[in-house]
Amino acid sequence: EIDYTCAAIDLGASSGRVVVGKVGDGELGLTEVHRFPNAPVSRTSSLHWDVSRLYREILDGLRKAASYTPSSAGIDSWAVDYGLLDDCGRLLAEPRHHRDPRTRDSIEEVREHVSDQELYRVTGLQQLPINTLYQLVADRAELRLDDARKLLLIPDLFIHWLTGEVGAEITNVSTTQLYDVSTGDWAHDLMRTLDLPTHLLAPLREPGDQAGTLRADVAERTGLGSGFSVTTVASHDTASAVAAVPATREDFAYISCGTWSLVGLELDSPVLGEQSRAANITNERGIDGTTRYLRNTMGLWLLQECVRTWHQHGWTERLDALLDRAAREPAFTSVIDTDDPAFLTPQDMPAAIANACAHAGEPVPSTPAATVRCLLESLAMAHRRTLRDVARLADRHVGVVHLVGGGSRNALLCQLTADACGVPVIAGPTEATALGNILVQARAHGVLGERAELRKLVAETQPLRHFEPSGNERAWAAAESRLAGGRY
Ligand code: ADP
Ligand code: LRH
Repeated sequence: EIDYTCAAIDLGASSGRVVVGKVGDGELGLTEVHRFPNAPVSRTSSLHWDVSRLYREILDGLRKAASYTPSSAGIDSWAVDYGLLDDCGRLLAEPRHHRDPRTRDSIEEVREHVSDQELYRVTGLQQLPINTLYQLVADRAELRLDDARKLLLIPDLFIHWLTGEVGAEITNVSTTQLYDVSTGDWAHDLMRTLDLPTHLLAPLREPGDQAGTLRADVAERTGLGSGFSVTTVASHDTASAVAAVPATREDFAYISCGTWSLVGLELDSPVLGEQSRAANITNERGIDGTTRYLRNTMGLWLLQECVRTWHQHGWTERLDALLDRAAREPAFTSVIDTDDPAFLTPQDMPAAIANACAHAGEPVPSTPAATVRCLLESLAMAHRRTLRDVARLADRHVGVVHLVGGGSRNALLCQLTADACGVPVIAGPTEATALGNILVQARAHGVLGERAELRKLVAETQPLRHFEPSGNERAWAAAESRLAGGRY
């Protein structure tokens, strides 16, 4: 028996989808009604998101979802990016992509006013140029920030367009580096120190809060009707994904693996010590006030960008065939540090990988299959090192790794990750983020209770694959020692 039906809008950095979720006693069903690609839009020297197109896709998806008579909808997306609205509620500029190069000098600029130690003490965040703080500092040089009235993170921007309401969902706010991890509020003092306008900040919303009801024209266009409610979910996609990790034991770690790979633990409170800062580990908010203690690693962006480049050169092999060939390549030929900033936005990813190999004295892969083997082994190596760091710094034992997101469909990466980490990997669900979105909506409407209950439902209803470590720890340790000069 189905107790709750809702629509989930899940926008990833490489694709978006609208799904309909059905939740009942021992039941969790997901029907994808709309899927569309997403990618950075390149202007002369800047990178943007096409938010107008994404909004149209959201409306199309909601119209398709309407025939399932959902009771609510929720939106999540990738983190850190935002739109700035002017006095009339118009976008001041087209929202930038976090890989936009304008933040090049932002870290240094902030450092002149706030030490790295102080910044970590307040925000608990990994220092990455993509963070909202660094983007906003860079905006100052190009935009009249004084003309901006509100800063809305991507899911909050779409909620504003759908409902007219203004708010800032807290799990996503926690990724901005403008959030005080100890007070649970925007970091007003930090912003004043950096001379950033605090009037831009919107009131905080928690997952489960009602965000608003559809504006009349949206209600009509989607067929959802007036009074249809938009529910606040964990609007940071990674927070939604972690909410739906099918863990049935306490000692689990997760890897949310899509365009980015987020590797970490769920904790009751942040870890803010100097060692944690030096290891560049982040403390983001999860549902129920939990801490997502994780490191943001480069993820399948490397593979996506290789495939895009090879396609431009006329190569047409399917991804599964390429992965099969990569699986047959010899192991540990070339291992690189995938978190090198050189991989953030290169024009030509295969060339960037070849360059990194040459630089590190590793053999340069000469075929696509060899390149893919190199990058997947290197990603698994990043998983290994990150898992070890978070477990050590949080003083936790890890008995199982749940790998969720699009990467869970990559059996080679799952097996390499199990081997590299030396613990079993349970892969799936692929759509953990959409499921987390759905579960939080259902819970907000009185279906489901504790976090463990959400996870148990996912574990019992979704297809999962198990990968046991092959026991080749010595080979991984030897490969890792070749990276000794790397970042961690
Ligand atoms: P995001 O949310 O960041 O857009 P996803 O979680 O949708 O990312 O994951 C996208 C990634 O999943 C792709 O880059 C691709 O590497 C991987 N993927 C998707 N489908 C498959 C498949 N059939 N086999 C192997 N990998 C896949
Ligand atoms: C994953 C993600 C990640 C962020 C990045 C910008 O989609 O939200 O958690 O750091 O995108």
